[in-house]
Amino acid sequence: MTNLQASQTIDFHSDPYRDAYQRINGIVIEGEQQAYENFVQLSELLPEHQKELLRLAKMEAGHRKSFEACGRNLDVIPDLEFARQFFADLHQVFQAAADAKQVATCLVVQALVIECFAIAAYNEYLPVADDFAQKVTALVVKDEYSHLNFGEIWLKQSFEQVKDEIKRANQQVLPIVWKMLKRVEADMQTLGMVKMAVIDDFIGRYSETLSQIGFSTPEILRMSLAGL
Ligand code: PL3
Ligand code: FE2
Ligand code: FE2
Repeated sequence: MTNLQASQTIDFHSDPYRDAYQRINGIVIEGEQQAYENFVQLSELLPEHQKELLRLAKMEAGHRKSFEACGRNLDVIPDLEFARQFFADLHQVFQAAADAKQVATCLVVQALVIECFAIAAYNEYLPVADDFAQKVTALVVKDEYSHLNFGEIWLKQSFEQVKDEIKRANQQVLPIVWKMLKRVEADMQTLGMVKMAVIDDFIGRYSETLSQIGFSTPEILRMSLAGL
């Protein structure tokens, strides 16, 4: 569906659309806020990359503001309480790993899983977004590729030392992601998005990243479908 067709069939001001948008908008605002906090913590764990990681953190703070503007534009108040619950399990995994100084796990959670999830969801949202949100999201998604790239490069360089830690983090985190997707499925559908398309994009992108980092095809198959 082209954007023109989408904007003709989707009523961005209907009650069901605005109801779903309250939660989805809350999720992306909270997601960007947590991404900001996660990159700040990573900058403390990786002092040699501090400047770069603080630059990425600043981009995330900008993304939060951008998505806040999308909600205001549709006169929707984001449901941030729902969003905090939505991210609670994933947040806990990141925080425990950060406290234990497990950098690889932190990078799997933020730079691989969350960024792949965000890129998949934002790409699916683009063709069905209102004009304002479409412009904003197109700019945001460009940045997210560079966040994914940071994680990919770091994990690739340390592959032999962190391989098992990446595998363990993957087993822990992917089932959480599938649960999160299931929880937003109905709301994404109301916005015109297809859950299967988001999963496809996520798995494709995540698998490609694992391959770049150094995993073999059988390893990737086992990892990317964990808990699905
Ligand atoms: C990191 O830079 C961003 C983290 C945000 C994660 C968002 C996950 C998205 C879940 C489903 C919402 C898709 C709709 C997008 C609408 C703007
Ligand atoms: Fe972001
Ligand atoms: Fe990001």
